[in-house]
Amino acid sequence: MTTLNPDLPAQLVQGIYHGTLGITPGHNPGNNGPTAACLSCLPEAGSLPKAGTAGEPDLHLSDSYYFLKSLHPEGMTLPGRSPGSTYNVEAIRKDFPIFQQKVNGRPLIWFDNAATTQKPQAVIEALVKFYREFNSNVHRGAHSLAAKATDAYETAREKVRHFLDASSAAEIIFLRGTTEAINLVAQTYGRTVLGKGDEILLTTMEHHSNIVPWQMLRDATGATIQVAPITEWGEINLDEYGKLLERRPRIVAITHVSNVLGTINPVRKMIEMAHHYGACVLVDGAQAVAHLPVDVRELDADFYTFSGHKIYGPTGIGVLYGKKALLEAMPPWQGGGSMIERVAFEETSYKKPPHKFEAGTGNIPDAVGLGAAIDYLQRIGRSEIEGYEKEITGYAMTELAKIRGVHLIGTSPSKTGVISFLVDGISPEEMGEILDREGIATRVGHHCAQPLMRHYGIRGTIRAALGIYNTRDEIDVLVKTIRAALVRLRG
Ligand code: 7TS
Repeated sequence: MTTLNPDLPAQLVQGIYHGTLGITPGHNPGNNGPTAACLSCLPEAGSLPKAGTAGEPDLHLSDSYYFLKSLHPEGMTLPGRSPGSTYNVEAIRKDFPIFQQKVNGRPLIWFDNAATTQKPQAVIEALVKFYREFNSNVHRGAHSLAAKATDAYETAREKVRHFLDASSAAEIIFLRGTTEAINLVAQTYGRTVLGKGDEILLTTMEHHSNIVPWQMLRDATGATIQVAPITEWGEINLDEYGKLLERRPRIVAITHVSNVLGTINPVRKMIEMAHHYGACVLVDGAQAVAHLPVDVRELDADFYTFSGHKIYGPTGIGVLYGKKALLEAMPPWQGGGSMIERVAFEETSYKKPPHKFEAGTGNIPDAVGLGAAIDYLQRIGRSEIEGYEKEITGYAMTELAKIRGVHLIGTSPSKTGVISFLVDGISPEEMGEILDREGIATRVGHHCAQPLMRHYGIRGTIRAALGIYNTRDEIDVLVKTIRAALVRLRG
């Protein structure tokens, strides 16, 4: 056992791991000097808790993960609910039929919310109603059900517009999810603006969905990828980010919230900084929109993406928001029915956004289900959700930090309820199984963020990701189960 000075890991992590990030020096010949907005690149339109906050966290760390438990200098005071809060977690839990069952003879504790969320009755009913009462294709039939389905589909689009505070429903494109949305932007906007030697700027904490599409684009165009590093607490190093922006990347693609660390990145500031250098910014909102209010206009995001299944809606539906002028100027991605104005063998003209980017029959029922999920979240109140989740996140972080042998990864004071950790002497896979036996669903592994794992020098983590229906009691069961496993291990 080693007793660590909380400052020590900072030096160690920086010394050991920052050198391995591989930020390659490059050149950017086509992009010197400030550019106007990213639109100018396109053709013309039409074409962890602080010591002492809640009991002293145990700072006796074992040698195995000595570098991981680094306390943030600002501590971790998550404000929690406002005094007049009406948040009623027990009432919310009753809306989710899945919690009526037992798993391995125990009440289900769903802490796998970063992978996907459970569905409230309102969403399930919206899907059933669609199929039972007005199943039809949209935008084409000359009959009443087609009109009803079209209405429901476009109403869902309007709900998403309102949810993101976009200025127009034309800026909301329905796709399969975040992954597809990022691929669309890479293959349309990216292919149009990037040339050999141009740069794409990512961060160390990106999900593979916000890495691989850009690598494919890099390989197709001769562009290069730069990576903004993170601090030991799992926050973007803004100084380094700023320096990389001086190289004038054409595209900056950043996650709003890390799916491993839970860090809420200061995307408004990061976008402002990127725009200063003429870059276009895509924000991956997959882990953000269910947990905090998002206003794409206030953020001034050029593109913003999210997936329905992570916001208590159906799987197979997701959203790309794009600024109207950008969407109008971008070429379409997939071609086919629904996205055309007129087709002749010689030449085809396209519809305006959003339809230009929605080739073929879309996922109509799930878009309607997504609309129901948005209604559900709005009824609870997104600020209420944010406050409640902060409160239980602060509680979980505090209780986990008290366990000798637990190492938290991602201890920014600005974080959602995505909690990653390691346990001395128990592999993430073993811990996942131990928790599952108690009915607790977590996710273990690299979480589709292998470069981030490499940064920390680990193979994977155990991740408990909290959502609207999780309770302090459930966190107590998690903590008790980990403590019991450690007691058994230590004999
Ligand atoms: N971006 C982030 C930040 C994510 O967390 C995920 C999924 C995606 C993109 C991709 O979303 P999809 O809906 O297109 O698959 N994240 C996870 C996770 O953390 N565990 O399972 C899926």
